Amino acid sequence: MTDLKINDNEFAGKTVALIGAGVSNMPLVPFFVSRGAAVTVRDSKSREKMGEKAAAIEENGARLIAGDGYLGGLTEDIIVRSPGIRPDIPEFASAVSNGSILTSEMELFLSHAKCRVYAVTGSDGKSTTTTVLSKLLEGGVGKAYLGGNIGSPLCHLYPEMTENDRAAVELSSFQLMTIDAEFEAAVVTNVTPNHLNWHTGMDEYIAAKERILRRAKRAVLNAGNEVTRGMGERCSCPVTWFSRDPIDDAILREGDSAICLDGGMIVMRDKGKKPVPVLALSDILLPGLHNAENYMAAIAAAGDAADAGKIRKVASTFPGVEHRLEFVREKDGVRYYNGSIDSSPTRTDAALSALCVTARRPITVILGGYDKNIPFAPLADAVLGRDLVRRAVLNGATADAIDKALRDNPLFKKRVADGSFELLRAPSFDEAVLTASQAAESGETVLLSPACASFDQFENFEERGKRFKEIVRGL
Ligand code: UMA
Repeated sequence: MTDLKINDNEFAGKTVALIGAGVSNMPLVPFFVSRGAAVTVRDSKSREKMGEKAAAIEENGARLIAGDGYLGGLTEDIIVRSPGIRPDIPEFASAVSNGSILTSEMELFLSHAKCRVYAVTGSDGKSTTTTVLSKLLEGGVGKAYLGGNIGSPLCHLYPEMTENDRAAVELSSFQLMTIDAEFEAAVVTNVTPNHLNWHTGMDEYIAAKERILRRAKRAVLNAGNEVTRGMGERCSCPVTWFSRDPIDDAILREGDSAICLDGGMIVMRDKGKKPVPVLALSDILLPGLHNAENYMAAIAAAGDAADAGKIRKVASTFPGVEHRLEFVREKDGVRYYNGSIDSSPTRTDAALSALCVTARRPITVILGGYDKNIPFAPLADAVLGRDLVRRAVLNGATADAIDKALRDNPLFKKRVADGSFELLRAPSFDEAVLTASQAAESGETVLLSPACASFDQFENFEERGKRFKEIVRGL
């Protein structure tokens, strides 16, 4: 990681290139300009496509290079890449060989912030875990911050942070590719195939996630996931293992601990010690065992920062994160849930599992979106293997691939023949929502859980979720 060790006043006189005018980099325009740096924002989108952002950049005192050739003449002293841009592109390599420093918003934050940082990564569950963790960190001497891949950059806030503050930070594999930071606690919720169109393969994806453990004081890892089990065996700091299943003392090394379910309770224990009850499952407002796991990970990461009273208060009042199994409304006896964040088959599996365990209503699920080259056979298992899933409405760039995976599944013919499953197609997202609402009957549930990213039809998953809620509220 670029340990810039640049004090605020040392940015003065430097040239800074912000690569990508997105969520992470935009707050850095006034940040660097006000510290006397000469800022150039470079973005592959044309000026027209950038809309009002282009004017905002220039009004803030930065230069904009937009569209084709936006990386030409990249010689700035400091280059801040957006997470979605790979760090190893030739333009960066050439600039670095000529003396530029390549960094990112998160790296800058991590190398400057005085607060204690609690980091969370994983393929699924990281946003809920990070949000719960931030709530558990509240109420101490200092302030608690929440940010990172969840959508809130933090770098521009570090000057106001003190040693008493704590930050819960969600980190993506894209961000972690170049991160080597000290964390108070580092969580890996699980690792399953994702982003394989961006990473060179699973090995690189896993290696990026594992970087979170490099200098962590404590690790919190999923005992039920093969990849995170391997990480725990390799890591040198104490591990707290979490699992919905019992955890064998044999996997705990000296200094390790476990947090798992025992009947209806989340219990915690050190190696060789008796379990201590921490939280009743019935106290957790969020549905599903995957959310119980998110709580276990967050509780373990918070450590001494949260006592049983605070844990119970958070669990019984936190309604969940927008776009994650978010209840929208009930109309004509049909309940609508927005799970637009579900951009992989494992997330859709978890959402279906949560609704089947808790709500037990027949489900119409809306699937499909941007193509990330993820195999859909596991999605077909998740859909057809649950009797409560009565319909799937396909749309978007992956509709054909999901259609094929469903038809290739051994359960497909039987379920269609006995009338327990119906496969529907819609030409657009909007029509998929309307098709689902027309097909669903009173007493049933319509769930948006696309198993795919949104970029084929939307700017991001938030826009997709908001569009879903808009249509549903207008029914
Ligand atoms: N751009 C270029 N060249 C490129 C690619 C992009 O110029 O080669 C430009 C785009 O035109 C755009 C800008 O860069 O204007 C933004 O790019 P970006 O999407 O990489 O970055 P941000 O908008 O800053 O958003 C990022 C995360 N996005 C990605 O990692 C792709 C957001 O996570 C995150 O919330 C935000 O930083 C704050 O940290 C989104 C995401 O999908 C939600 N993350 C993935 C996930 O969770 O699975 C990793």
